[in-house]
Amino acid sequence: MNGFIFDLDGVIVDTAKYHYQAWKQLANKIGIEFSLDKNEQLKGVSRVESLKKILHWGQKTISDDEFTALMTEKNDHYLSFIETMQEDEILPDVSKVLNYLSSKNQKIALGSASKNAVGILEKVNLTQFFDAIVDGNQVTHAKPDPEVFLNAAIQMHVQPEDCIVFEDAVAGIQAANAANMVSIGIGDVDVLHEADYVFKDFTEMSLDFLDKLINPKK
Ligand code: G16
Ligand code: MG
Repeated sequence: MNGFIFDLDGVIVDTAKYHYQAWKQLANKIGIEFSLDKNEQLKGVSRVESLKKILHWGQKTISDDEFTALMTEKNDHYLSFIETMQEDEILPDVSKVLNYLSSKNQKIALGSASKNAVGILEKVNLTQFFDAIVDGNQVTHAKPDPEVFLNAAIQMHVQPEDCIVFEDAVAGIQAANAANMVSIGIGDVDVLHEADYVFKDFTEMSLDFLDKLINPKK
């Protein structure tokens, strides 16, 4: 029995564009420049750590109360985008892969840094595929720490070495490797070179390849 663990943002849906808009508006409001390049560095990074990075880039110090207020403001803005999400925002061939793995009776889990993961899966109507959902509400150590993926393995009752992780962030690949799992990068091979395999997206992944992951000895 294998466990397949999916990251959420950048693997199942492209919520990075919504994080970008919400962070950009917030950063600009407090006089800090924010670019797509900066946004890239926040992928897979928790909300608290993201705001800390933005304040650091702008060399700004604020009170704890202001910090909390800004976090709430960013999340409210982000959630206003999430509110309108639908199934057509599922990234290409993700549903095909989920359907295939579940037809082969594989365990499936979510391993995300987001505290909004459950709501997003509901919006795009994918919740029913998941045997376990581990998100930012359940972990104390962020990726590259393996906690999120090890927790998913425990909840699926699968050994870490029988787990396969799909990830778009460098920190996520490092977390999968640290967990002793097979790491599959979804994105740019130059960025994700620490992964065991890299695909541009799921349209490039064949069912044959998935079969080999399911039955490595065949
Ligand atoms: C996602 C995104 C990050 C975001 C984090 C926390 O992680 O990649 O950019 O900062 O979740 O999100 P939230 O503010 O919703 O709690 P992942 O692990 O799904 O790629
Ligand atoms: Mg991601």
